[in-house]
Amino acid sequence: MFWVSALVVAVVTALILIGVLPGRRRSTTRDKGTPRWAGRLVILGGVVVPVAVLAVLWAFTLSDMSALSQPRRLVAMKVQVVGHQWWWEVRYPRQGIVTANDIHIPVSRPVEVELTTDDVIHSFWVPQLTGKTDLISGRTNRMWIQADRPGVYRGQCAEYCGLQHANMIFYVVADPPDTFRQWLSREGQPAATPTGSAATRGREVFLSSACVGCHTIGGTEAQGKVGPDLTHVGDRISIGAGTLSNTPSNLAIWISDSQSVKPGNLMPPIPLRPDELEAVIAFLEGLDWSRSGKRSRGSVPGSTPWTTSGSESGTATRLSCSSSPPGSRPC
Ligand code: HEC
Ligand SMILES: [Cu+2]
Repeated sequence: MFWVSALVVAVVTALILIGVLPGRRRSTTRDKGTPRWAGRLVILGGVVVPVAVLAVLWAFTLSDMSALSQPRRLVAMKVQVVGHQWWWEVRYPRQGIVTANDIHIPVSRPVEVELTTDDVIHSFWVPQLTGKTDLISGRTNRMWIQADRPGVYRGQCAEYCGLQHANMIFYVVADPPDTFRQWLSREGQPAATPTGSAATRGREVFLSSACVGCHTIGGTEAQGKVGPDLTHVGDRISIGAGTLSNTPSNLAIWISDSQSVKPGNLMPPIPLRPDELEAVIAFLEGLDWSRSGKRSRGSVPGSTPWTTSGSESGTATRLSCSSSPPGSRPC
Protein backbone atom coordinates (compact mmCIF):
# COMPACT_ATOMS: atom_id res chain seq x y z
CA MET A 1 0.00 0.00 0.00
CA PHE A 2 2.74 2.44 1.00
CA TRP A 3 4.69 1.94 -2.21
CA VAL A 4 1.60 2.24 -4.37
CA SER A 5 0.78 5.56 -2.67
CA ALA A 6 4.39 6.70 -3.01
CA LEU A 7 4.29 5.92 -6.74
CA VAL A 8 1.07 7.88 -7.18
CA VAL A 9 2.56 10.87 -5.37
CA ALA A 10 5.70 10.73 -7.54
CA VAL A 11 3.72 10.56 -10.80
CA VAL A 12 1.41 13.41 -9.80
CA THR A 13 4.35 15.56 -8.68
CA ALA A 14 6.14 14.92 -11.97
CA LEU A 15 3.07 15.89 -14.00
CA ILE A 16 2.63 19.11 -12.01
CA LEU A 17 6.29 19.99 -12.54
CA ILE A 18 5.98 19.43 -16.28
CA GLY A 19 2.91 21.66 -16.32
CA VAL A 20 4.50 24.55 -14.48
CA LEU A 21 7.89 24.51 -16.23
CA PRO A 22 7.83 27.91 -17.97
CA GLY A 23 9.76 27.10 -21.14
CA ARG A 24 7.61 24.21 -22.38
CA ARG A 25 4.23 25.83 -21.88
CA ARG A 26 5.04 28.68 -24.25
CA SER A 27 6.19 26.46 -27.07
CA THR A 28 3.40 23.81 -26.95
CA THR A 29 0.08 25.15 -25.65
CA ARG A 30 0.04 28.63 -27.16
CA ASP A 31 1.11 27.71 -30.64
CA LYS A 32 -0.31 24.28 -31.41
CA GLY A 33 -3.27 24.01 -28.95
CA THR A 34 -3.68 21.01 -26.59
CA PRO A 35 -1.68 17.95 -27.67
CA ARG A 36 -3.76 14.79 -28.36
CA TRP A 37 -2.06 12.72 -25.63
CA ALA A 38 -3.31 15.13 -22.97
CA GLY A 39 -6.94 14.13 -23.47
CA ARG A 40 -6.09 10.44 -23.26
CA LEU A 41 -4.04 11.02 -20.11
CA VAL A 42 -7.03 12.66 -18.40
CA ILE A 43 -9.37 9.80 -19.32
CA LEU A 44 -6.88 7.12 -18.33
CA GLY A 45 -5.56 8.74 -15.12
CA GLY A 46 -8.81 10.36 -14.06
CA VAL A 47 -11.34 7.68 -14.91
CA VAL A 48 -9.99 4.27 -15.85
CA VAL A 49 -7.28 3.87 -13.20
CA PRO A 50 -9.37 5.14 -10.22
CA VAL A 51 -12.33 2.94 -11.23
CA ALA A 52 -10.09 -0.11 -11.43
CA VAL A 53 -8.33 0.61 -8.10
CA LEU A 54 -11.56 1.38 -6.23
CA ALA A 55 -13.27 -1.72 -7.62
CA VAL A 56 -10.48 -3.96 -6.31
CA LEU A 57 -10.52 -2.24 -2.89
CA TRP A 58 -14.31 -2.51 -2.76
CA ALA A 59 -14.15 -6.27 -3.35
CA PHE A 60 -11.59 -6.65 -0.53
CA THR A 61 -13.70 -4.48 1.80
CA LEU A 62 -16.84 -6.50 1.15
CA SER A 63 -15.16 -9.81 1.87
CA ASP A 64 -13.49 -8.44 5.05
CA MET A 65 -16.75 -6.94 6.26
CA SER A 66 -18.62 -10.20 5.95
CA ALA A 67 -15.73 -12.08 7.61
CA LEU A 68 -15.80 -9.67 10.55
CA SER A 69 -19.52 -9.96 11.09
CA GLN A 70 -19.40 -13.78 11.33
CA PRO A 71 -17.71 -15.63 14.16
CA ARG A 72 -14.83 -17.68 12.92
CA ARG A 73 -16.02 -20.75 14.74
CA LEU A 74 -19.47 -21.92 15.60
CA VAL A 75 -20.75 -19.73 18.46
CA ALA A 76 -20.47 -21.40 21.85
CA MET A 77 -23.68 -19.93 23.17
CA LYS A 78 -26.33 -17.32 22.75
CA VAL A 79 -27.10 -14.36 25.03
CA GLN A 80 -30.10 -12.10 24.55
CA VAL A 81 -29.71 -8.50 25.64
CA VAL A 82 -32.75 -6.24 25.96
CA GLY A 83 -32.21 -2.51 26.37
CA HIS A 84 -34.37 -0.66 28.90
CA GLN A 85 -34.24 2.96 30.02
CA TRP A 86 -31.64 2.76 31.69
CA TRP A 87 -30.43 -0.75 32.32
CA TRP A 88 -29.71 -3.98 30.46
CA GLU A 89 -31.73 -7.17 30.72
CA VAL A 90 -29.57 -10.23 30.04
CA ARG A 91 -31.09 -13.60 29.12
CA TYR A 92 -29.59 -17.01 28.49
CA PRO A 93 -32.53 -18.63 26.69
CA ARG A 94 -31.22 -22.20 26.63
CA GLN A 95 -30.42 -22.14 30.35
CA GLY A 96 -33.53 -20.20 31.36
CA ILE A 97 -31.46 -17.52 33.08
CA VAL A 98 -32.52 -13.90 33.41
CA THR A 99 -30.20 -11.35 34.98
CA ALA A 100 -29.19 -7.73 34.46
CA ASN A 101 -26.23 -5.49 33.73
CA ASP A 102 -23.54 -8.20 34.09
CA ILE A 103 -22.97 -10.47 31.09
CA HIS A 104 -20.98 -13.56 31.99
CA ILE A 105 -19.34 -15.32 29.06
CA PRO A 106 -16.82 -18.15 28.78
CA VAL A 107 -13.34 -16.90 27.94
CA SER A 108 -11.93 -17.51 24.42
CA ARG A 109 -15.26 -18.62 22.98
CA PRO A 110 -17.38 -16.68 20.50
CA VAL A 111 -20.75 -15.77 22.03
CA GLU A 112 -23.68 -14.67 19.92
CA VAL A 113 -25.50 -11.60 21.24
CA GLU A 114 -29.09 -10.92 20.19
CA LEU A 115 -30.03 -7.30 20.68
CA THR A 116 -33.55 -5.92 21.08
CA THR A 117 -35.04 -2.97 22.93
CA ASP A 118 -38.04 -2.52 25.15
CA ASP A 119 -38.34 1.20 24.51
CA VAL A 120 -36.08 3.61 22.60
CA ILE A 121 -32.95 2.97 20.55
CA HIS A 122 -29.88 2.02 22.57
CA SER A 123 -26.47 0.90 21.41
CA PHE A 124 -24.40 -1.99 22.75
CA TRP A 125 -20.73 -1.14 23.00
CA VAL A 126 -17.81 -2.87 24.71
CA PRO A 127 -14.85 -0.88 23.40
CA GLN A 128 -12.29 -3.58 24.23
CA LEU A 129 -14.24 -6.38 22.60
CA THR A 130 -16.36 -5.07 19.76
CA GLY A 131 -17.76 -2.10 17.89
CA LYS A 132 -21.20 -0.62 18.46
CA THR A 133 -24.44 -2.33 17.48
CA ASP A 134 -27.78 -0.58 17.89
CA LEU A 135 -30.82 -1.99 19.68
CA ILE A 136 -33.80 -0.99 17.55
CA SER A 137 -37.47 -1.59 18.36
CA GLY A 138 -39.18 -4.15 16.17
CA ARG A 139 -35.84 -5.59 15.09
CA THR A 140 -33.42 -8.19 16.38
CA ASN A 141 -29.80 -7.33 15.68
CA ARG A 142 -27.20 -10.07 15.96
CA MET A 143 -23.50 -9.74 16.64
CA TRP A 144 -20.91 -11.70 18.51
CA ILE A 145 -18.29 -11.07 21.15
CA GLN A 146 -15.26 -12.95 22.30
CA ALA A 147 -12.87 -12.19 25.16
CA ASP A 148 -9.47 -13.80 24.84
CA ARG A 149 -8.46 -13.11 28.43
CA PRO A 150 -10.47 -13.55 31.62
CA GLY A 151 -11.52 -10.30 33.19
CA VAL A 152 -14.17 -7.64 33.46
CA TYR A 153 -14.79 -5.47 30.40
CA ARG A 154 -16.81 -2.31 30.78
CA GLY A 155 -19.62 -1.69 28.32
CA GLN A 156 -21.69 1.40 27.74
CA CYS A 157 -24.85 2.44 25.94
CA ALA A 158 -23.55 4.37 22.96
CA GLU A 159 -26.74 5.94 21.60
CA TYR A 160 -28.31 8.80 23.52
CA CYS A 161 -31.47 7.34 25.05
CA GLY A 162 -32.61 9.89 27.61
CA LEU A 163 -31.68 11.45 30.91
CA GLN A 164 -29.68 8.58 32.40
CA HIS A 165 -27.99 7.44 29.20
CA ALA A 166 -24.55 7.96 30.77
CA ASN A 167 -25.50 5.67 33.67
CA MET A 168 -26.47 2.83 31.37
CA ILE A 169 -23.36 0.79 31.94
CA PHE A 170 -22.82 -2.96 31.86
CA TYR A 171 -19.97 -5.35 32.46
CA VAL A 172 -18.91 -8.32 30.39
CA VAL A 173 -17.35 -10.82 32.78
CA ALA A 174 -15.20 -13.35 30.93
CA ASP A 175 -14.84 -16.42 33.16
CA PRO A 176 -12.53 -19.42 32.78
CA PRO A 177 -14.56 -22.49 31.67
CA ASP A 178 -15.01 -24.03 35.15
CA THR A 179 -16.02 -20.79 36.82
CA PHE A 180 -18.41 -20.10 33.96
CA ARG A 181 -20.06 -23.51 34.23
CA GLN A 182 -20.53 -23.01 37.97
CA TRP A 183 -21.98 -19.57 37.40
CA LEU A 184 -24.42 -20.93 34.80
CA SER A 185 -25.68 -23.79 36.94
CA ARG A 186 -26.14 -21.65 40.04
CA GLU A 187 -27.60 -18.65 38.26
CA GLY A 188 -30.25 -20.94 36.78
CA GLN A 189 -31.53 -21.84 40.24
CA PRO A 190 -34.26 -20.03 42.17
CA ALA A 191 -33.31 -17.48 44.79
CA ALA A 192 -31.54 -18.61 47.94
CA THR A 193 -33.79 -19.24 50.93
CA PRO A 194 -33.21 -16.49 53.47
CA THR A 195 -31.08 -17.46 56.44
CA GLY A 196 -31.49 -15.56 59.69
CA SER A 197 -34.44 -13.67 61.03
CA ALA A 198 -33.58 -10.31 59.42
CA ALA A 199 -33.44 -11.80 55.92
CA THR A 200 -36.62 -13.79 56.48
CA ARG A 201 -38.41 -10.66 57.63
CA GLY A 202 -36.94 -8.80 54.64
CA ARG A 203 -38.45 -11.34 52.29
CA GLU A 204 -41.88 -10.71 53.82
CA VAL A 205 -41.45 -6.96 53.53
CA PHE A 206 -40.35 -7.27 49.91
CA LEU A 207 -43.24 -9.55 48.98
CA SER A 208 -45.82 -7.35 50.67
CA SER A 209 -44.65 -4.01 49.24
CA ALA A 210 -44.56 -2.33 45.85
CA CYS A 211 -41.32 -4.13 44.92
CA VAL A 212 -43.17 -7.22 43.66
CA GLY A 213 -44.97 -5.16 41.04
CA CYS A 214 -41.72 -4.37 39.27
CA HIS A 215 -39.15 -7.02 40.18
CA THR A 216 -38.91 -10.78 39.74
CA ILE A 217 -37.26 -13.00 42.33
CA GLY A 218 -37.15 -16.59 41.08
CA GLY A 219 -38.95 -19.02 43.38
CA THR A 220 -41.19 -16.36 44.97
CA GLU A 221 -44.45 -14.65 44.04
CA ALA A 222 -42.46 -11.61 42.90
CA GLN A 223 -42.79 -11.70 39.11
CA GLY A 224 -42.68 -8.02 38.13
CA LYS A 225 -41.12 -7.17 34.80
CA VAL A 226 -40.56 -3.42 35.00
CA GLY A 227 -37.15 -3.49 36.68
CA PRO A 228 -34.17 -5.86 36.73
CA ASP A 229 -34.57 -9.48 37.87
CA LEU A 230 -33.26 -9.60 41.46
CA THR A 231 -33.00 -13.40 41.89
CA HIS A 232 -29.21 -13.26 42.36
CA VAL A 233 -28.77 -9.52 42.79
CA GLY A 234 -26.20 -9.87 45.57
CA ASP A 235 -23.80 -11.33 43.06
CA ARG A 236 -23.76 -8.40 40.67
CA ILE A 237 -20.94 -5.88 40.32
CA SER A 238 -23.10 -2.78 40.52
CA ILE A 239 -26.50 -1.36 41.43
CA GLY A 240 -28.39 0.77 38.95
CA ALA A 241 -26.47 -0.29 35.81
CA GLY A 242 -23.03 0.83 36.93
CA THR A 243 -24.21 3.78 39.01
CA LEU A 244 -23.17 2.48 42.45
CA SER A 245 -20.99 -0.36 43.66
CA ASN A 246 -22.99 -3.23 45.12
CA THR A 247 -22.62 -2.82 48.88
CA PRO A 248 -25.22 -2.95 51.67
CA SER A 249 -24.99 0.80 52.33
CA ASN A 250 -25.43 1.59 48.63
CA LEU A 251 -28.40 -0.77 48.51
CA ALA A 252 -29.93 1.24 51.34
CA ILE A 253 -29.39 4.49 49.45
CA TRP A 254 -30.77 2.99 46.25
CA ILE A 255 -33.91 1.55 47.81
CA SER A 256 -34.77 4.52 50.00
CA ASP A 257 -34.19 7.06 47.22
CA SER A 258 -32.60 5.92 43.97
CA GLN A 259 -33.58 9.29 42.48
CA SER A 260 -30.86 10.97 44.54
CA VAL A 261 -28.14 8.96 42.81
CA LYS A 262 -29.72 8.30 39.38
CA PRO A 263 -32.22 11.13 38.85
CA GLY A 264 -35.06 10.29 36.52
CA ASN A 265 -34.62 6.51 36.66
CA LEU A 266 -37.84 4.51 36.56
CA MET A 267 -37.78 3.24 40.16
CA PRO A 268 -39.73 5.57 42.45
CA PRO A 269 -38.62 6.18 46.04
CA ILE A 270 -40.22 3.49 48.21
CA PRO A 271 -41.17 4.63 51.73
CA LEU A 272 -40.01 1.92 54.17
CA ARG A 273 -39.46 2.18 57.91
CA PRO A 274 -35.77 1.96 58.90
CA ASP A 275 -36.19 -1.56 60.34
CA GLU A 276 -38.01 -2.69 57.17
CA LEU A 277 -35.27 -1.22 55.00
CA GLU A 278 -32.60 -3.01 56.99
CA ALA A 279 -34.48 -6.29 56.69
CA VAL A 280 -34.93 -5.91 52.91
CA ILE A 281 -31.22 -5.24 52.52
CA ALA A 282 -30.34 -8.35 54.54
CA PHE A 283 -32.67 -10.32 52.27
CA LEU A 284 -31.28 -8.90 49.00
CA GLU A 285 -27.65 -9.29 50.08
CA GLY A 286 -28.47 -12.91 50.82
CA LEU A 287 -29.58 -13.44 47.21
CA ASP A 288 -26.06 -14.34 46.32
CA TRP A 289 -25.09 -17.87 45.49
CA SER A 290 -21.42 -17.22 46.06
CA ARG A 291 -21.66 -15.77 49.57
CA SER A 292 -19.62 -18.69 50.83
CA GLY A 293 -16.40 -17.01 49.77
CA LYS A 294 -16.28 -17.08 45.99
CA ARG A 295 -17.99 -13.89 45.04
CA SER A 296 -17.43 -13.04 41.44
CA ARG A 297 -17.37 -9.41 42.47
CA GLY A 298 -13.71 -8.53 42.88
CA SER A 299 -12.49 -12.10 42.67
CA VAL A 300 -12.83 -12.81 38.97
CA PRO A 301 -9.39 -13.92 37.81
CA GLY A 302 -7.72 -11.04 36.07
CA SER A 303 -10.50 -8.70 37.01
CA THR A 304 -9.98 -5.05 37.63
CA PRO A 305 -9.85 -3.96 41.24
CA TRP A 306 -12.93 -1.88 41.94
CA THR A 307 -12.53 1.02 44.24
CA THR A 308 -15.18 3.20 45.65
CA SER A 309 -15.06 6.85 46.45
CA GLY A 310 -16.89 8.77 49.14
CA SER A 311 -17.38 5.71 51.30
CA GLU A 312 -18.30 7.51 54.53
CA SER A 313 -21.51 6.04 55.79
CA GLY A 314 -24.54 7.72 54.33
CA THR A 315 -22.98 8.86 51.08
CA ALA A 316 -23.23 6.90 47.90
CA THR A 317 -20.10 5.13 46.78
CA ARG A 318 -19.74 5.43 43.06
CA LEU A 319 -18.13 2.74 41.05
CA SER A 320 -14.81 3.70 39.59
CA CYS A 321 -11.87 1.68 38.52
CA SER A 322 -8.40 2.35 39.76
CA SER A 323 -4.94 1.36 38.65
CA SER A 324 -5.08 -2.08 37.13
CA PRO A 325 -2.23 -4.47 37.77
CA PRO A 326 0.13 -5.09 34.86
CA GLY A 327 -1.26 -7.66 32.47
CA SER A 328 -4.87 -7.34 33.54
CA ARG A 329 -7.43 -5.86 31.22
CA PRO A 330 -8.41 -2.44 32.51
CA CYS A 331 -12.06 -1.57 32.85
C1 HEC B 1 -42.25 1.11 39.63
C2 HEC B 1 -41.37 -0.01 39.53
C3 HEC B 1 -40.41 -0.35 40.64
C4 HEC B 1 -40.70 -0.56 41.97
C5 HEC B 1 -42.02 -0.44 42.68
C6 HEC B 1 -39.45 -0.96 42.58
N1 HEC B 1 -38.45 -0.97 41.66
FE1 HEC B 1 -36.54 -1.46 42.00
N2 HEC B 1 -36.05 -0.94 40.08
C7 HEC B 1 -36.95 -0.52 39.12
C8 HEC B 1 -36.23 -0.15 37.93
C9 HEC B 1 -36.84 0.36 36.64
C10 HEC B 1 -34.86 -0.35 38.20
C11 HEC B 1 -33.69 -0.08 37.27
C12 HEC B 1 -33.28 1.36 37.41
C13 HEC B 1 -32.07 1.73 36.58
O1 HEC B 1 -31.00 1.13 36.78
O2 HEC B 1 -32.18 2.66 35.77
C14 HEC B 1 -34.79 -0.88 39.55
C15 HEC B 1 -33.61 -1.25 40.18
C16 HEC B 1 -33.55 -1.85 41.43
C17 HEC B 1 -32.36 -2.39 42.02
C18 HEC B 1 -30.98 -2.42 41.36
C19 HEC B 1 -30.86 -3.67 40.53
C20 HEC B 1 -29.64 -3.70 39.64
O3 HEC B 1 -29.22 -4.79 39.27
O4 HEC B 1 -29.14 -2.64 39.27
C21 HEC B 1 -32.70 -2.90 43.24
C22 HEC B 1 -31.79 -3.59 44.22
C23 HEC B 1 -34.11 -2.64 43.42
N3 HEC B 1 -34.61 -2.01 42.30
C24 HEC B 1 -34.82 -3.00 44.55
C25 HEC B 1 -36.15 -2.66 44.77
C26 HEC B 1 -36.85 -2.86 46.01
C27 HEC B 1 -36.26 -3.52 47.25
C28 HEC B 1 -38.10 -2.38 45.85
C29 HEC B 1 -39.22 -2.32 46.86
C30 HEC B 1 -38.90 -1.68 48.11
C31 HEC B 1 -38.19 -1.87 44.48
N4 HEC B 1 -36.99 -2.05 43.87
C32 HEC B 1 -39.33 -1.30 43.92
C33 HEC B 1 -38.32 -0.45 39.26
C34 HEC B 1 -38.99 -0.59 40.45
CU1 LIG C 1 -28.19 5.23 25.87
